Amino acid sequence: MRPRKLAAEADSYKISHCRICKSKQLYLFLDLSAMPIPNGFLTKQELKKKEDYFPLACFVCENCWLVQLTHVIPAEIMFRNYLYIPSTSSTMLEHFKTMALDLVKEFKLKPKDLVIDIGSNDGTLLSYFQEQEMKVLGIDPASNLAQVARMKGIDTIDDFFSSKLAKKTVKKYGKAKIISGTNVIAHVSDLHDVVKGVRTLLKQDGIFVMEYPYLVDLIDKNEFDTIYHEHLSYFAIRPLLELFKKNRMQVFDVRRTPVHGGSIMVFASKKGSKHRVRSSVKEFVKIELLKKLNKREAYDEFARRVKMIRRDTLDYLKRLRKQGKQIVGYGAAAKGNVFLNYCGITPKLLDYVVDSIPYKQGRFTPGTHIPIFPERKLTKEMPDYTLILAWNFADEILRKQTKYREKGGQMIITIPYLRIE
Ligand code: JHZ
Repeated sequence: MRPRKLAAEADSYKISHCRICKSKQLYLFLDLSAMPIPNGFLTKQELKKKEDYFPLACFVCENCWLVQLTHVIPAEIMFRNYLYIPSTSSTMLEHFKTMALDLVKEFKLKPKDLVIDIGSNDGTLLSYFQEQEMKVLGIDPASNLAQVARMKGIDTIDDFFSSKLAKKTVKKYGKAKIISGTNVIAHVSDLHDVVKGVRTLLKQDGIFVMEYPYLVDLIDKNEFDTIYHEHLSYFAIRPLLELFKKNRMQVFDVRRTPVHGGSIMVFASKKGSKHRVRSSVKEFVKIELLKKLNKREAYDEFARRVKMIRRDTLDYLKRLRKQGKQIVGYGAAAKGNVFLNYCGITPKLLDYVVDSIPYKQGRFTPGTHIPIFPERKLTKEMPDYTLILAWNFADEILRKQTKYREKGGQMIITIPYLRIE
């Protein structure tokens, strides 16, 4: 790997206080070391240029216990041209469809009710609301994806969501019955501004539904590679309650969902709305206290396990290489790039990565410079071992690749622990 050089401006991106409670008591528990932004896939020409590295260190606030990054890379750099789309996965399509249909049923949405999705990507979630005759509006800064959504007939504003944008949007579209945000709240640095914006844009009895990977799962299942520059916060329920309370809103329900290694769906409404706070909220708080998420030890212990995974994986891959085995990767996920960079896995250990997303194919993984090819290369070339980097889709990938496995191909999974399938 080339020497790691921090981007010249990296240090100017640092904040020194908690983004929810403003406390300066931030405890560093895991330093994954500097790496390029994990969705920064490179073209062949770009391989020749110097790559920018940014620190990747994870802190917990010892006042409100929000887990967070303190280096905030400008969103313009990360999200304007975004190569991540969830809709290539059948698991995610099914998940978004169920989510939309359940919300329509439970909250008795009617045709023409307005549904707004923040971080709407290619419009997949909204398309299921549209099928139910709701009026839909997407908001997403990635112009490339907003264009794809518009082509599907999903009206989309290509901009970053903020309280300012919320005011403009209300004037043009009115207030929403549902505002959704899947895998987006963690990407925002100014959390108070986003909640303020949601308040402005929501009807009095409207609901804001968020979904994101749950901190309890992240810690319990060693999902350290979901920690990266895009994700500025890693939420448990307790800090979130404080965030909403400070902005005259309330969390009224929490549910677990199986996606992305274990996520939660959190429902919030305006203070004084008709939605009563359900017992689930207290139950989640209880679990988090039982897991000692308000103590340094839980985080130190997690960091210890992360280092073990790195050591075990490297030992194993090097041993296979010594035996002359061919090893490739599966899924050029952002998390996969964190894993590769943190472990220092380069083309010396991994020949190539296969991925289903056409935008990623033909490019190279950031930092580690491993070439990306379409999935069909796997059964064509039959490498001995395949390291599943998109472990959150391990079941779907194992099902899809039965032919490879029947012919003797072995799949390596490293999260939550190293195993062969
Ligand atoms: P996947 C994204 O992270 C980005 P990533 C984002 N920041 C976020 O918050 C999290 O999700 C939750 C490929 N694949 O979804 C497609 C196959 O090749 O885990 C993807 O490149 N074949 C918004 O990038 C990658 O794997 C398959 O059969 O870590 C998965 O990326 C399947 C199922 C996937 O997200």
